[in-house]
Amino acid sequence: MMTDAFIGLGSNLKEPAAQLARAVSALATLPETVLVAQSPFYASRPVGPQDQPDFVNGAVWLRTSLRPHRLLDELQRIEQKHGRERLRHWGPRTLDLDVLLFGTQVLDDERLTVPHRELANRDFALQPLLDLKADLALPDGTPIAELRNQCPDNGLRKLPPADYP
Ligand code: A4P
Ligand code: MG
Repeated sequence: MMTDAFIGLGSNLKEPAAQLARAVSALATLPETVLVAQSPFYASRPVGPQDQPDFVNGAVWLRTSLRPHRLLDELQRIEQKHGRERLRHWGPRTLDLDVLLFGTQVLDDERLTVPHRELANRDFALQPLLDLKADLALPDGTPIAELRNQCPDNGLRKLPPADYP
């Protein structure tokens, strides 16, 4: 069975837009998975510690028959390949890949919380999801568009495609 999975991408080190573009290419080659679409990229102010560069964020829509934890393994493998070091919580990173939504599944264990715990507070995750699918909703039926309207403003700026590598 194929499931629609939505992955959030973020980077604020070492040419962030290039990191995201390479990550999209890597996601497109995952086993048992097709890339349906990628969102525009956005610049956003850091949530959490402010003494770090602005982020570039985006999202992709995957259709996959991987189980959620297997998908997370693959995301973490891609993060590692991009030289990700876990230095500090919510601190700077070369690449962060988060499972935002996995079909209508609700998961909460030591490795995986889906929908992503912070989704409703993050315009840099909600807006790319809306770009991908305007009628997307949480498993409980709450429209992503409604969350986007209520979300704190984080100075999101769409990057022109010319700024992508
Ligand atoms: N984990 C649990 N649920 C998930 C999920 N749905 N997707 C676990 C991915 N991972 C999930 O993550 C820590 C652990 O979360 C993983 O081992 C996994 O088993 P991490 O990426 O290693 O650590 P982290 O990123 O420092 O912590 P966390 O809580 O994932 O941080 P976030 O939520 O990713 O936030 N500001 C802007 N503007 N843009 C950003 O992208 N990102 C962050 C990081 C902070 N501020 C930001 C941005
Ligand atoms: Mg993360």
